[in-house]
Amino acid sequence: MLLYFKPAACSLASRIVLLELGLPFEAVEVDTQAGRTKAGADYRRANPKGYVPALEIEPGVVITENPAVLQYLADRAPEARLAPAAGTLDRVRLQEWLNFISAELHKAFSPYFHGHALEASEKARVEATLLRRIDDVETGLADGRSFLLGETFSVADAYLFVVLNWTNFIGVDLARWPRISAFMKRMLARPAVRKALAAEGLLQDEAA
Ligand SMILES: N[C@@H](CCC(=O)N[C@@H](CS)C(=O)NCC(=O)O)C(=O)O
Repeated sequence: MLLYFKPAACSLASRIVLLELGLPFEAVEVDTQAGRTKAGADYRRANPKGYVPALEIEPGVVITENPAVLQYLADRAPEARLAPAAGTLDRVRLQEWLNFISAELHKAFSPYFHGHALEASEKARVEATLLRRIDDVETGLADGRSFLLGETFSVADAYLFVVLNWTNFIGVDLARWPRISAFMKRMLARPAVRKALAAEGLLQDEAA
C-alpha cells in the first residue's frame, strides 16, 4: 500500500493506524501546493482532489477521505479491533466521531492554515468556533473514559490526536481541557504514535 502524506497533516492519522496494525506500506510525500509528489510525479493522477491523505491499496485503486481510509485500514485487520464490527451501535458511534472530527473539528482548524494571518475581524469568530468544538471533545470524554469509544483505542483516537496536535502550531494551550490533556498524554505513550511522529520529523529525540 502507498500512503500519500504531508508532514504533520491529517494523513498522520493513517500512518499511526498503519503502524498500530503492523501493515506494510510505503509513505509518499506530497507537495499539495505544487500537486506533485516529492519525487516529482503528478499527484492529481493518484488523487484528483489534490489533498492528503490518499491510500493506494493496489495500483490504480485509491481511497480518499480520512473517515473512509481509517475504517478501511481497521477492517483490513479486524482482529486488532481498531473499529467495532460493522452493523453495531458501537460502529455507528465510531462513525459519529469520525464525521465530527472531519467535518467540524478538523475544519475548525482550517482557517489557521490558509497561509495568511487571520484578519482581526475573523479571528474572534474562528477562535470561538474552534474552542467550542474542542469543548465538545472534552464533553465526550467527561465520564473519564480513556478513549473516544471507552477503554478501547480506535482509529478515531488516532485522527483526534493528530488534529488536536495542531494546537501546538496555533498557540492554543490544551491544558485548559484536563480530559483532553490526559488523552494526549495517553496517545503519546503509544509506540506507534511516537514512531509516526518521528517519521514525520515531529519528535526530535527519536529516530524514524
Ligand atoms: N475531506 C478531506 C480533507 C483532507 C484535508 O483537509 N487535507 C489537508 C491536510 S490535513 C490537505 O491536504 N490540504 C491541502 C494542502 O494543505 O495544501 C479528508 O477527510 O481526507
